[in-house]
Amino acid sequence: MSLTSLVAGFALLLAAPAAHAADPPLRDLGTAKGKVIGTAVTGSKLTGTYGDIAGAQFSSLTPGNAMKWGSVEPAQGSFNWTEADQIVAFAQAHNQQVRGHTLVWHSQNPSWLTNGSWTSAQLGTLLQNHINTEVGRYQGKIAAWDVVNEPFNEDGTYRSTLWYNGLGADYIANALTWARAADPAAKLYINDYNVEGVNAKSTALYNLVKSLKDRGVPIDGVGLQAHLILGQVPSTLQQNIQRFADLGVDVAITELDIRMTLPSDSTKLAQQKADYKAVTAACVAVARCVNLTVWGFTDSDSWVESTFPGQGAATPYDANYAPKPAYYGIAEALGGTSTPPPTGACTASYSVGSQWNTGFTGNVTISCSGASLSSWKVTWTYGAGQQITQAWNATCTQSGAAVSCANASYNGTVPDGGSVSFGFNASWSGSNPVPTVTLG
Ligand code: 9MR
Repeated sequence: MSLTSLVAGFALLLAAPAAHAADPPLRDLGTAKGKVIGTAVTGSKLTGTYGDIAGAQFSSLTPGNAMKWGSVEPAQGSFNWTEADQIVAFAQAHNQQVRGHTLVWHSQNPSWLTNGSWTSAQLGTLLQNHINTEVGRYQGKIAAWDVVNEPFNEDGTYRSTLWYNGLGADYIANALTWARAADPAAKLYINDYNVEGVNAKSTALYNLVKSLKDRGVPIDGVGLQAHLILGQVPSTLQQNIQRFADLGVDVAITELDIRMTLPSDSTKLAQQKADYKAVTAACVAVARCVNLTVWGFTDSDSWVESTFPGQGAATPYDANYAPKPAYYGIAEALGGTSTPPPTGACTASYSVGSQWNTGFTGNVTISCSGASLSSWKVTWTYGAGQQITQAWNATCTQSGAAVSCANASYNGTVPDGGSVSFGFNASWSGSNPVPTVTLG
């Protein structure tokens, strides 16, 4: 007897509407307020639901990694533009801006560069050539470049990096000047984290921008990354945005995410909605805050969980592409009112466990996040003559192809953050396709 084991699943969302169908999408709400709404993306994922949402909801894309030096020139003189080109092409096809990220950083540089031993003159030439090559390649296609990323320490002193140590503080002015020469139309930014509120670091950034402007160095904007912690939106965010605007530069929220201790629950998700709404409202309140970009729009494409163990759920969509309350926090701050925030969702997923020549064992799991159930019923229609012979932990009936399984007396409750499973044996012949299950 041959025994095959298949695991296939299909989940159907209950209660949460598909946000990519929400009306109007974030990008349109943003346009009405004079704001460009963006997301960081991974090029290889820009198909299917991920691509649909990225294209429909956002008017700006930032490559999460694809334009970093280590990505585009892994070996000296050997370039790989594949993912960066793909993202730019997707953006053009969807009438979106691209934020180029990033030209001069201490991190994600190729090892040939960081391990090399360069004179100051050589280092300057390498940097100038890098900027010429990358900015030149995308000339006319990039709305804004994060020219310099993360130049400051928390106390407002310059970070000790390859660039600062090798070239002195004027690496920043030079990089901006070279970028301007390579694409006169692109807006040029300095981007950093923990500069959202008024503090020593943001004041150092402020003083730098002021002195660059005084010297006639091209600087068009500052990027406030905004990697925030639940409940900790700085109270001085709007004031800080305003003081940069008053200096005569644009401001962008470039990498917004708001992380929480896992697991998420409805209380945390409600706080996260309030936080997203507050950040968006601060940008809406200042005319020169031109772009608000989230650092990944789904919890399945976020850097947070791998970097902060036990933390996550930081983006506006859950890992199954259902919009979270945070999504509606952004929408509401942009004037959207049409869709009430969902309180959460319960899903049912069907999988085939063991399968043999005449029969198989199936499993259905009902999971809730931000919602709960006190009873449940799962239905599906078999497409290839399968017939349930026995079920456990549920009462199942089958009439023709239609199956209906309701909770047993002891397992109707599915708590927020919890799940319940039931199993069954069934017969099959010919083929055994996985049905679409409905929870209701
Ligand atoms: O999202 C990026 C992640 O995939 C990379 O592993 C990480 C490496 O440092 O960089 C992430 O993006 C960073 C961005 O380029 C600059 N600001 C902080 C971001 C999060 O680390």
